[in-house]
Order: sequence, then structure tokens, then C-alpha cells
Amino acid sequence: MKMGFRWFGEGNDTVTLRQIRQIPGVTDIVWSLHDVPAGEEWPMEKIEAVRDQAAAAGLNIDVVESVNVHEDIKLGLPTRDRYIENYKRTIEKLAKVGVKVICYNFMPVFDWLRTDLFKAADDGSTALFYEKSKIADIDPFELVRRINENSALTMPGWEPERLAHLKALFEAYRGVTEDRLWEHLGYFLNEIIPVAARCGIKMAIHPDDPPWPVFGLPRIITGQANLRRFLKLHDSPYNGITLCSGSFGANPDNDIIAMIHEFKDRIPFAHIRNVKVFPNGDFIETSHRTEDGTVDIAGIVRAYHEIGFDGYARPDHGRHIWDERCRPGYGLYDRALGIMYLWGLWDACRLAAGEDIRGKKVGS
Ligand code: DNO
Ligand code: MN
Repeated sequence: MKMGFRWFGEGNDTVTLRQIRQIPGVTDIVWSLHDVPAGEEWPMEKIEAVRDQAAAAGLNIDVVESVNVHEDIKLGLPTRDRYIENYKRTIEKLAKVGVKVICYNFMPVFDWLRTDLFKAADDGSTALFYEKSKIADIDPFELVRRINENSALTMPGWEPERLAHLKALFEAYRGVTEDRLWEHLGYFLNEIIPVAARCGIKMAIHPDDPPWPVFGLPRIITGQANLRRFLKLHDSPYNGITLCSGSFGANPDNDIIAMIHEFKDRIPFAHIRNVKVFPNGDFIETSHRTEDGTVDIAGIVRAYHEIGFDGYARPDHGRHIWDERCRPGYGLYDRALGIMYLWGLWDACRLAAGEDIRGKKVGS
């Protein structure tokens, strides 16, 4: 297992590369060009600039998250071909600097969705929170207005230029059923996977977060059966999954350990985080520790160890602790604690399996 840490770029993140480098066992930043609108071809100079910054800090850039998919592709509009061509050129350019995995998602209009970015817990920390009834009732325009008020920094999927066209987007999605969205995804995969394969890059779709339809918009990457359908849409080792335990974990019916075993050859990238799901369907993001949430993080790490996972992992969102001011969900402290928990579990698995840790057979 190789460990990465999401980094939003110079001037766009409160966490520095130097700080990331000091987290034990982190070899990679998980990065993107957040100022390039979805659908545009990424400029080589900007890609190289990130490569050089990371190299100067002693970090690799093997995983990109995300190259966002233009809405016209998800909508299946005739204009999609232009954006798909740009996507292919971006894949080729990323291969030139040694990128191995590209994470993306296929969620209409919104990326991850929460009703509160700073929900207070008893211990004084805050975290991302989802109140199910609010989304069921809320006017999406009102939600966007509130989220914009709450956060100074743009969030992935919540870029202002996208949100400005919200009304038109909702109208455009009116005829797009789940089946249509599957078709549009299949079309996209048939175009880009051969290019990715030629470039040696594994594409890794991120699940929908939360994994159910919101505001009447279809969502299809929601659980094990749909993942099976997804992998068959284009059957190639380069068509893979970003297995996000927190996204799938918001629906307690999802058995993430079973997914790891079933899809073991198709998971180049793992997001590992916990959520606590309440009986009414609300959920809050917790520390990564198994006992703090609903998701069996210890069991998940054991499953990754059992399949001999040698892909990339990152802690996903963290809480905001120790008075840190940061992007919602993306502070330094709680994610760094999460990494140490994941390494602790990982080493425990290695010990239990009698593996060497740094040449020593500990405990035998
Ligand atoms: C949610 C996060 C997301 C994710 C994007 C991938 O669990 O990991 O922000 O990065 O949806 O495209
Ligand atoms: Mn995730």
C-alpha cells in the first residue's frame, strides 16, 4: 500500500508540501489543476509546475484526483466529443510526467454533498454533516447559496462557474434517467479507456457521495451490484474503481469488505475514512478510528492486506480539530492522525501474517 495525501495546490490549500512530507510514510500528493475548468485540456506548463513543486519537496505525483468530466459528457450531448478529445489529450500529457492513476466521478451537477460543513461535536471539533431530510426538502439553489456563504475556498465540484449555470443544468438533466446515464458513461469509457491503457494509466471512478439520488438527479455508482455493472461496461484492467469507504459507508447496506474481495484486481486507489450513520439516515464524518463511526475501518484495512493491495491509498476527509482553519474536510491534523491509524492497522496485519517489518520478524 502506497500512501498519498490530497493537496489542492499552491495558494489553494492551507496545508504545505513540507507538512505533507513530514507525515510518516506519505510518498505522494494526490493532486489536480483546480483552476482548469472541467472539459478543458490541461496545459503542460501547469502540469510540469506541480511536478516540479512536488519533486522539490520529495513527493511523487502518481495519482491525480480528479480530472473532472464535463457535464455535456454526462448529459450525452453532441458537444461531448470535443470534451472527450480534450480528456484524452490530458491523459496523454499526464502519462508524460509519470501519472499512474486518474480518479474521476460521474455524478451529475454536484460532487460530494453535505448540509453542514462545520457541524460541532461534543469535544469541540467540527466535521462535515449530512442531514437527509434537509436534502429531501431543500431548494438546491438555496443550498448552493448557503454553501457559498460558508466557505471561502472553492471545493471540488462546487466551482463557481459550474454553479452559476445550475438552473440550466437541472433543466438539461430532466430527461436523463439512470439508464441514460449508464449509456453516457459507457460511451465515455469506450473512448477513453483505450487511450489510458496505451498510456499505462489506470482510470478509477469515485463512487457517488452520498450513494443515492439527490434533488431528483440520477446517481449510479452507489453499491456493489452497480460496481459490477460498471466494470463490465468496459472490461479492462485500466477501467477501475476508487473505493471510497466513506462514500459507500453512508449507506449501511453496502458491504465494503465484500467489495474489496470481489473487485480486488480493479482497485488502483483506495479512499479510507469513517462516517457515523444515524438511524434516520443522517451521517457525520468522524475520525478514521473504527469505534468512532459505523464503517469497519480495521476490517477494511485487513481486507486490503488480504488481497495483497499494492495500489495507492489516502485518508479521505478529516474533522477540523485543534482549532485548525482549513478547507472543509481537508485539514492537516485529523487526516495525519488517520494515516497513522491506517499504518498501525497495516503493520498489525503484517505482523499477524508473519511478514518482515524492516527485516525484523517482530513478535515471533
Ligand atoms: C469524497 C471525496 C470527493 C472526491 C471526488 C472524486 O469522498 O473524496 O471529493 O474526491 O468526488 O472525483
Ligand atoms: Mn472519497
